[in-house]
Formats: sequence, C-alpha cells, structure tokens
Amino acid sequence: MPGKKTTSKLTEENKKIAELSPNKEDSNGEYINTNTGVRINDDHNSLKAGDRGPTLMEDFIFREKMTHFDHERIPERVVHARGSGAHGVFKVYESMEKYTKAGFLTDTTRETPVFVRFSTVAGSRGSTDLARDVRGFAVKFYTEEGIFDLVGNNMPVFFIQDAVKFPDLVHAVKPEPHNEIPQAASAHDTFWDFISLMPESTHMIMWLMSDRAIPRSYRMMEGFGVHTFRFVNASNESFFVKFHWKPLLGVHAVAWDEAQKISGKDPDFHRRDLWEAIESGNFPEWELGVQIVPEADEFKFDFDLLDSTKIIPEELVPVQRIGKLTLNRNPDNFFAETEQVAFHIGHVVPGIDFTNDPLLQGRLFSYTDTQLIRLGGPNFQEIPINRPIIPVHNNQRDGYMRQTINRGRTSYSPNSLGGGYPIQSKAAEGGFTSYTEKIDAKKVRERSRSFFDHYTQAKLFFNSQSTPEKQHMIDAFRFELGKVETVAIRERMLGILTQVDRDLTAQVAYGLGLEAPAGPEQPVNHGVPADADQAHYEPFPPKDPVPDISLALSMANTVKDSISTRKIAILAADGADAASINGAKSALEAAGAVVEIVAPHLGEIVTNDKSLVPVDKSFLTAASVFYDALYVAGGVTSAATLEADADAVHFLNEAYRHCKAIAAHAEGKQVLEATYFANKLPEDDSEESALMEGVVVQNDIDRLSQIFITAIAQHRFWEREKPRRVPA
Ligand code: HDD
Repeated sequence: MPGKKTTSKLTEENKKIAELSPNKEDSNGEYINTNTGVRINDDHNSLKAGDRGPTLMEDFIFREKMTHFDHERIPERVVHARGSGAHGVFKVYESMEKYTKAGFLTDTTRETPVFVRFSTVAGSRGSTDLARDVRGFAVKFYTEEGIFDLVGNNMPVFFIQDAVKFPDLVHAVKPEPHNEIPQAASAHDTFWDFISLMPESTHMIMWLMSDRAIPRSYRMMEGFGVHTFRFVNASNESFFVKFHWKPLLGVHAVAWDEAQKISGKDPDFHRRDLWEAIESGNFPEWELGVQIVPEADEFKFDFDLLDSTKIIPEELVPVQRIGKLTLNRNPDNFFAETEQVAFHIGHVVPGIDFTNDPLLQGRLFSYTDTQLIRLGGPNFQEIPINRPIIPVHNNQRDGYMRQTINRGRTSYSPNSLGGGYPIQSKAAEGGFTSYTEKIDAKKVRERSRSFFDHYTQAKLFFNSQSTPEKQHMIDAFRFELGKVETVAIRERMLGILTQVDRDLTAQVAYGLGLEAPAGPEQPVNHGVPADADQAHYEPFPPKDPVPDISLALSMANTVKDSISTRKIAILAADGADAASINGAKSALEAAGAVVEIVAPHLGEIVTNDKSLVPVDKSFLTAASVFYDALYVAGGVTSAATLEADADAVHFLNEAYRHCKAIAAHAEGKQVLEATYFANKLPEDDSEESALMEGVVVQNDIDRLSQIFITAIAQHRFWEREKPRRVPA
C-alpha cells in the first residue's frame, strides 16, 4: 500500500544477489593458495639465499603477491569519488502503463533488484562525509528488460545548463591546482570566482548553501533525477517526467558546526550510519515520485523543461508517489561492488527515453567515457556488479579483461553462418526504439532564450525557507565567501545575491564587512559566444513564479512523526538510578531509537541498586555530535559526578547549541544547571514548556519518555539558535 512502512525484514535473495553468488569467495576454513591455485606453505617469509641473504627472483609466490598489491588501486571517480553503496529492491504500487511501458513500472508483482550509491561530489575517496556539498543518489535498477540507471542528486537542480561547462565547474570546485587546497570544500576562491561569473548557477547555489548540503543521514535525504526525462507508453505516446525520491524518515540536516566537528571525529559518519541501519534491520526506504507533464504542455511554464537549473514547483505539477525503494543488504566487498559499480545516465530501458536537455545530452557521452578510463576498458559491463540479470548476446568482442567466452564463428551481422543470430527484436518484442521526436532545426552553438531567467526560482527557493533555514543560508554564505580571499569575488557574489533578496545580501555583506551593492546591475553571462549579436541574447524579462513560495522546498515542512533509528545517549555515572536508565531506554528503543550509555569510563557502571549497566562509550570515545538527543539519568551520586565532569557538561552544552532534544530525570537536573542553558530549563513540568525549548525535566519516567520522544521527533529546535549564547 502506498506510504506504508515495511516492518517485515526482507531476507530473501533477489535475482541480482543470486546472480552475484558465483563470483563470491569465502576463505573460511580454506587453505591459502596462489592465483594459479597452488597451496602456499609459508606466507610469512620470502625465499632467500640464506636466512640473512638476499631475496630471490625465483620467489613466484612473493612476486605474485607484491605485483597484485602494487596494482590494487584504480583511478578514483573524477567527481563523486567518496561514496557508499547498498543493495535493495524496488516495487511499483500501481501500473504506470498509461505513461510508460517500462516493465518495472508496470508489473506490480515484480520486485526489481537495485544497487544504490550515495556520494559527495567534490572530495577525494578518503574525504569526510559531512562536507558542505551536493550528495549523489545513483540507483541501478536490474530490470527484466535490462539496466536502468537513475543517476541523480539530493538537489533537484544543477549548477550549469550545458554539459560543455562541466569540466570548468569541476575544475573550479576541486582543490586549487597549485597547492591542492582545500579538500572536499567549496569555500575557496576558484569555486566562487566561477560561480560569481555564472549567474545560471544561482538557483543551485541557494540549495548548496542550505542545510540540504549537510544531511543528517543518507537515509534522510531526498533524491532527484534533475533532468526532465521522457516516459513512452506502448502506444508510443510520450510524457515528460521528473523523478523524485522521498525518504520515509523525512528530510533532516545537521547543524554546520556539528558537521565540521563530525568531520574530525568520524569522517565516515554517513557511511557508518547507512551500514549500521541496514545491519540492524532498519532498512532505509524511499518512495519514487514522478511529476508527469503531457507533451502538449511543453511550453506552458515560465521556465523551460529542458533547463536543469529549474524545478517544476510541486504546486504546478504534484508529485505522484508510485513505488518504494528499500535498501536491505550491505555489500560484501566495498571495492568489488561500491567502487566498481558503473552508473550511466544512458542506461535506459524501453519506456524511458531522453529529452534534449543539453546537460543530459552531454552526460550521455561522459559516463561511458569515464568508465573506460576508470575501470580500464570496454568490458566494465562484465564486472559482476554491473552485469544485467538477463544474458547479453551481441557481436561485441575482446578487449582487456574479457570474461565472456563467446562461442561460435560469427561476431558480425548480418550473418548466415550463425543462423543470423543474435537477431533484432521488434518494439512489440521488447526492442528499444528511440522516441520519434520531430526535429527541424539549424545547427547552432546557442542557448535558448527560454533558459535566461536565472533568478526567479532562486528567489522562490529562498522565500520558501523558514526563518532558521534562511539564517543558516546567510551563515553559509558568510562562511564560504569569508574563506574567499579575493575581495572582488566576494563583491561580485553580493551583486548576484541582490538579484535574489535584498535582506540576504545585506546580511551576507555585513558578515563580510562589505557594503551591500545598491542595485542588481551586474553583467550577466548567459553563455553568449564572443562574436554574438548582443541584441539577440537579451533575456526575457523575468516573470514572477506562479507560486510565491513552495512548501516542498523547505525542510521545515518535512515529516516529523518518528524517532526510528535516531541515536540517543544516556549520560550516567556510578550510582545512577537503574530504573531511570532502564525505563527510558526501553521506551526509546520501543519507539525505534538506538540508545547508548555514555559514562566517564568504559566497562560497566554500578547503579544505585547495585546492578551493572554496560557502558557503550566513554566521554572520550563518544561526542555529542554523534547523537540526536541526550538524556541525563537519575541518581544523586551519578548526577554529582556528571555535574563535576567538564566533559559531561560540554556534551550537554554542545548538544544544546546544536538544537537537540535534551532530557533529564528530575534527580539529574543539577547537571543541566551546570550548563550554559541553565536559564532555559522548563519553568514547569507541562509538556508545552518542555517542547518550547526541547528540554524535558521530569520525575515520572513514563511521562518523561513520552514527552522526550515527541521532542526528538522534531529533530532539531532550530529556533533555539537565535540567542546564540552557548559558546560550546
Ligand atoms: Fe555526473 C558521476 C550525478 C552532471 C559526469 N554524476 C556522477 C555520480 C552521480 C552524478 C550521482 C556518481 C555515480 C556513482 O555513484 O558512481 N551528474 C549527476 C547529476 C548531474 C550530473 C545529477 C546533473 C544533473 N555529470 C554531470 C555532467 C557530467 C557528469 C554534466 C559531464 C558532462 N558524473 C560525470 C562523470 C562521473 C559522474 C565524470 C564521475 C564518475 C562516474 O561518472 O561514474 O562521468
């Protein structure tokens, strides 16, 4: 049923997992041997002329091992190098046959295997998960009709309109070429130099400076196919379509200060979170959404459907939720699966086709090309993770690392010696036919004038944010531009921002110690060729967007109905009240949260009734930034210890600063009184005053747990940031 959460554990092997089985190796209980299968007698010593003599060339065992090791690395992805993957399944709720003939979207009985890879864009393979960056959201569907890759991001628009600018964009954001600084960060001169000269990036920059760029978890991000694609049905009718992924846990972010601290304390934060959720059976889920536009409506909007810097506001075309993606299995081997998986926007199946979006068209070239260098040759499609679940028959042969042993004499068509096989299939037999779009045009190097309004949707995004979200954007601009050393670049960006919002510009300007420009008169680069007739390139006058705001654009409007998989720390020390720990722990766990006991030392704490409670982390091995909420246990001795422990008090101060829900048993209140937010404790024990600040102090464990759970589900109490009195 649409929207229904899966509670049952999916344990069955899907077709892709089964198909991968022959390639799996497990050394358990086996003898070690060489790649030629010869058993090895001594894996600890090389062959030498005497026990103190030189190593001999003859040592084929040593040479084989060392050679393989020397060649272990392949080039990392030029973008999206850092990522994490998982297996899963996709199921459509109701047949979409009215719009598409794609089998995985029409057959409601099918469970299509998928492999998903999430990534950051700019950083290297070893960089932090919590960089302020776009996140990749690439889904490989292993369908019965071949592979469909939906290679999207967690933001619905892109920086540029034409793929020819992609190398420039990536060169600008990557570490600067002279000193390779900074890693996994856009806060540097070359990036903002480029952006400030590319007004078409303004909408994307709004998203990038928003909290979408610092997700709490991959499991709590939206995904977008970005481009307008085509659906084609069995009658060869076409519809424009935009793809969305809507996470059932809601869309949530961390605070920027939190992100930076996590980057130091656990750069694998998102990778670990995804892994642990799947291992513990909390399978991440998203619904696939589509916005469908009939062909007849192609020119209905005041933006161009082919322009990847634009969304279709959900108020204009609602998102229909048509199916569910569930990630239910971690990879067995990171390199073999997550690193070698090769996505390609050109991997489509009958029923899905391209549009003329110039960004999409350029991507169609780039992805095969990049896999050729990255994976070393044209046979990358034969790597287990990249193989379709149906057999491949064609006349492609040979090349580096060929795996398939093609039988027979013929590798050409037409042939008679091979009986004419393999043969083509008619569309009715499943043969892919490109949509017969009529094109009557002059060959030009131009950009359509319908692409020229760069600001209306940037404004729409900014105006749609809640007050705390707007403040976060102002802070993000101040941070990023503050790291830019060239003042002229900062000034140019302020000029761009004036096109979006005067107050935003004024606030950013203040943070930078600059004057906000008087008016939005900035030279606008619309990708105009050097010798163009300027008059031809005059932009359309910007129109007002149909909606003034779009609720879907603000994370403040996301679902906040669950604390499932949220991480909660119980702060306790020796002498803690056992009932206050156990009662809260079981209530939180029953609501789906993951609870850890954090104490001054590892091992166990001895409670007031002399029972032993195992400690998960000490204040040294944990940090408040790893948790969504904190709870201080009862017990006067424990409270006295925690109150006197600077690390415990810091834990609380920091969590308060990051706007997290905090609770204390009444006996633990003195610990909160030792914090910077002592004057923010609830005035009475009503639920209302607790939920105002997200600080819960109660004596009754059941009541405490219930109010605390409601508070945690709010995710963060962003309003609390306003006074900014907490220097943690
Ligand atoms: Fe791209 C990787 C998403 C524009 C060229 N891209 C890559 C990945 C994602 C995206 C999620 C990582 C896939 C994985 O996990 O292996 N890219 C996008 C989106 C774009 C976009 C949503 C805009 C709508 N990309 C884009 C353009 C080009 C590329 C315009 C070049 C013309 N992208 C690449 C690439 C990568 C890549 C160089 C690097 C590694 C790879 O392909 O497999 O070919």
